[in-house]
Amino acid sequence: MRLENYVGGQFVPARSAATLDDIGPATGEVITTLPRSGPEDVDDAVRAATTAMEGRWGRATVAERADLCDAIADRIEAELDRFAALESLDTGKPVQLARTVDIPRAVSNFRFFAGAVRHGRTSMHEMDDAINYTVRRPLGVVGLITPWNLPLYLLSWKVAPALATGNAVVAKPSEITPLTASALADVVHRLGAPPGAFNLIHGLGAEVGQAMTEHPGIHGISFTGGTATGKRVGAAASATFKKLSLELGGKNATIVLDDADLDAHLATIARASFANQGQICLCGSRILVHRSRHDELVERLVAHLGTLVVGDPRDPATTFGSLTSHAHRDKVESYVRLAREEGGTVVYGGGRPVLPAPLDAGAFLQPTLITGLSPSCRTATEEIFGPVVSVHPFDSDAEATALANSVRYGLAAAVFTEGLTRAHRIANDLQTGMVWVNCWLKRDLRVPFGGVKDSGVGREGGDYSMGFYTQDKNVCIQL
Ligand code: TXE
Repeated sequence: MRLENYVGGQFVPARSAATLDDIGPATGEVITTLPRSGPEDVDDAVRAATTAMEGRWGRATVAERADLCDAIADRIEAELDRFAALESLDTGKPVQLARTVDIPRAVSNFRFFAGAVRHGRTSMHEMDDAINYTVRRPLGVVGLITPWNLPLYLLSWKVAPALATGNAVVAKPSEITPLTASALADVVHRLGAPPGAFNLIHGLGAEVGQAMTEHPGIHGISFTGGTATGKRVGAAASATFKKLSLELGGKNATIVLDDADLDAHLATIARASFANQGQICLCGSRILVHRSRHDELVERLVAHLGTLVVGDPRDPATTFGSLTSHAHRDKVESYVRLAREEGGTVVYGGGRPVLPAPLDAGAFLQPTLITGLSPSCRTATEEIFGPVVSVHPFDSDAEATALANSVRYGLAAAVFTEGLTRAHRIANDLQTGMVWVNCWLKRDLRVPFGGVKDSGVGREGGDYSMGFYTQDKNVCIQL
């Protein structure tokens, strides 16, 4: 299977015919090739999307758009095993995780936004001698740029509201994990969606992503990825006044107070740290724990990590797979070395697991827990985006909050306590877009998702997504 772009309802190679290899990170083997597209391919996709907006897709009713989203959800759900296998192969994540989290979430995203647009409301404002009614219109052509950690999960989080609100989409998945985006294009094609409503361009960020952010025919960009890339996207997009939503990195704190119920929440704290091999922007990569509970928490976490099954992502029993690429593992490993230089003690992991061929050539790294680091050192303040977590003691709630807020990021935090008042106070004082109390990554698709500081700008989810992918027009009528 060679992947192709999807433009104007046709599967096509890059105009240059250049390709890139897609590597399966669990074995290092080439899975397939994908088009190495360029600005000319982005031009083609924008032209197809613009034509779609001027034609049948631009006139589609709410019911037609919602039905398309529901039909996509139904197809993905019917092919859950295929999608999960592709996602696992491409990312190295356990197939069981893809089956239970990534792919079901993609299904929910399409169903949720189908419902949201069906039940959408607009406003009317009455004056003494006039009425105003406000209608929501699609932005037009939107560019969606997504990362490699949750490929279909995050792509569908953008494609579903964009299509439901009537935009035409130009999507660019990560070049490292293109498989499920192509499978989505295949589903859209088989459903007979109006040509040009959904276009997919594969390729490198600097070549395809950059061309999208600069393209005058694209009216909005929703981007999820690293903070440094987000800055480039923001700068390029501002030249053509594109609407922007940037969901960037994090260095989230998991705060464990002295009264935390570890019997109830230890597994959640571990999951917050190491789910998807720590490669989720919401992962708690710094655990701040009250000094009186530090040793107990570390001991229990170490015991818990010993129960993870590290190995072949295709094996349903595996709970911890490989990192998404060898280059990314190099980066994550460099932080383990740095942590040692910075005086940290690796209390669990720190190395590559010993696995049989062909997994011995994979990008595996053990879940790694580090203590004894200063909370202001580089390991404890920079985004690692892998299974490397540091634990830091604190003496008061105020100190915990100050430490949590001391980094440049502000995406999410989780607080574990039995004290309701303390939880409210800390949640209020945290400089983050999201706070979980006694839970983690519990997601209601209606609530705002996004960060503050270097974690990004804008919110998506529910009405926030409906607002992002549309522009309001007010009509005032003199009575
Ligand atoms: O992501 P990039 P990378 C963090 C994490 C990771 C670091 C770098 O710390 O180690 O970012 O990862 C496209 N214009 N996160 O380099 O580059 C790219 O092709 C437009 C956090 O792999 O941000 C891909 O489709 N687009 C994160 C997407 O941007 C460009 C998830 C994300 O890739 C582009 C991933 C450009 N100039 C990494 N350059 C999260 N927040 O979840 C690249 N891209």
